[in-house]
Amino acid sequence: MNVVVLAGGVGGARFLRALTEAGRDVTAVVNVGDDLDVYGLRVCPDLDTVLYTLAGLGDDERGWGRANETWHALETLRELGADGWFALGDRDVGLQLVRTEALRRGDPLSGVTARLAAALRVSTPLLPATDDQLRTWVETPAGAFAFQEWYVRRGHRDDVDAVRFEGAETARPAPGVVEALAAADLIAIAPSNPYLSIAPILSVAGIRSALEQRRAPAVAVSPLIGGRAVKGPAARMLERLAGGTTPAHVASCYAGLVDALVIDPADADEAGAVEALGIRAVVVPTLMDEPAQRRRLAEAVLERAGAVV
Ligand code: FO1
Repeated sequence: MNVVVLAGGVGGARFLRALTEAGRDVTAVVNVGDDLDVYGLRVCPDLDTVLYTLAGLGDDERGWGRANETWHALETLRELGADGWFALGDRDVGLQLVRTEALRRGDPLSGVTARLAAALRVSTPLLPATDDQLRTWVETPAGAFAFQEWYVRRGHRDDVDAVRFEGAETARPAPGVVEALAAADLIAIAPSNPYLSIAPILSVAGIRSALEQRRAPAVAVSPLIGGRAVKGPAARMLERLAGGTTPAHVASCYAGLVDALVIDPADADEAGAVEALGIRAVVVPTLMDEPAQRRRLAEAVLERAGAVV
């Protein structure tokens, strides 16, 4: 079975690890709306979180960057008076140098990503949603901010009134994305933030229409457990932008795009409201801290959610 997963940062990376540990052929289509240029480097946080996690090099505790990291470059930068607001570790800097140089040479992000993955012995194809520039902006009561300015520098303290994706109108799916979706036996949306991680991917018209015209079943995994996010601002955003944090509110983000929604037993009471939307609710524990939990979730997605149409 060939599974194509739309994925963002930590939730996406863990879900991809769960499916690859279950021995499936997985292709990841990864958010690039979080990408930024900082200290002269092009950083792609979600691609890197997925890459480091699948390579077994990620810092599980922090959720981003590499394990056993040191911070000398960042300390030096701050000693020299630079505004070191974005914490790039030394090992991480090495990867950013290689990527930035290749992009400056004119290589597409998809090509660079494939080479980085091969060098780190990650066999899962990692496809950026697009090779074109796509940047997430958030509109807040304090003004509009580029994603990482809001998320990291401001500690995502401002409420979000709207999210927009600069460059989406002209962004084309990266090579292989539409083909992978057309050939998939199952399409899965990872338990990532619907507004910040998945919506940027779906803002690429060619990807959204590939999903709308899918032949394979599509399943999303809710990022909320008991109405709360495992990490990050997903619950707060759903409350403000969708009007609540139940599985039905999550499902409303994916109207017309999924056939099933995986929800945690903590939300089982709400299964009926999901089914009322014409979306099958699959109840299974969604926390992915331990290998056994990941295996159970992967099996449920593959065996129960995949059998919907
Ligand atoms: N998140 C932070 O909260 N603070 C940081 O300084 C930070 C640095 C960073 C460096 C590389 C990288 O790949 C990710 C990094 N992140 C940091 C996480 C990043 O902001 C992610 O985009 C978010 O976690 C959303 O997925």
